[in-house]
Amino acid sequence: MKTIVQGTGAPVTISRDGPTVIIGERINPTGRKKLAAALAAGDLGIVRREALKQVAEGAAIIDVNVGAAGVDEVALLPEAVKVVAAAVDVPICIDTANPQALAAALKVCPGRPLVNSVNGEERSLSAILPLVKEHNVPVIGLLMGDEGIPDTVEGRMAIAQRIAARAARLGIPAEDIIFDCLALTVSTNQQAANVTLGTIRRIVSEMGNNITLGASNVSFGLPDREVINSAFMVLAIGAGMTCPITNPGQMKQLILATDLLLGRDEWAMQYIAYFRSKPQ
Ligand code: THG
Repeated sequence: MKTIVQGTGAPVTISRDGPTVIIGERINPTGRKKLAAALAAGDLGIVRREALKQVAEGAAIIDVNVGAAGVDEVALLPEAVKVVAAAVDVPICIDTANPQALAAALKVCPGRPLVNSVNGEERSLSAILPLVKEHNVPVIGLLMGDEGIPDTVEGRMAIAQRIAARAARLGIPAEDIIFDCLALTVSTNQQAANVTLGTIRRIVSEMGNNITLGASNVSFGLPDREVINSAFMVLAIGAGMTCPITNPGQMKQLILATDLLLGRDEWAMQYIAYFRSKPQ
């Protein structure tokens, strides 16, 4: 299954046969006081610089999330989207839980952005999916619902089926639904990663959709997060995740190495090109 997204440059294809597609996570005020303060003051300079930096580091898509205390997302999200679209030509992933902010951002976003996200709750399905249909764009479906986040593979699969059925009813094609199997921290539940990986395998074998994860969530609350994030990244790509939301500065070379080992980098061209372009 292929999902196609586009900014002002070339289209980007997400699929299990092609290279793993990195969605750069860093335009997000969570845990970043300076960015949160700048956003609250309407200063989008850091947003522009983080977009440029992440594309240089190997992000193929840029996630844009401006949700922070004191921020009017309906006003600021479209402005942030415009700043990113003017700085880089890659597709944008519009990251908000606010349907009004999403609608405003979709109006100004060029190309074919990815919507992040809808979930299995009734009020999310009924607010987000019509916007997705209207703009003919792909959407990330979070496997949580009115019942919360199920802690079993079965429970998450039931939500995937519910989101898929509702999208199909509106005429949204299956390839435009990317499932987020939900990475939660292993610091509070040591089976959390196993449930996520088990859900990825079931989606791959039973539905075939592309799969994303907020992959850095897995290490919240633990020391040396980068080591845990790296181990999880390899496991998740091996299970079938195709487009992680992650920090390209930390994860790009690891992901290229994983793609090479899985036969997704002919003649190691991508891995070698990255090595040659790296400051030694
Ligand atoms: N699924 C989907 N979208 C998402 C998430 C998800 N969007 C938001 C989030 N989760 C993914 N993005 C991030 C961004 C940053 C961090 C983790 C996930 C992060 N930040 C560091 C921290 O909080 O400690 C600080 C970063 C820094 O200063 O370097 O870990 O799950 N669909």
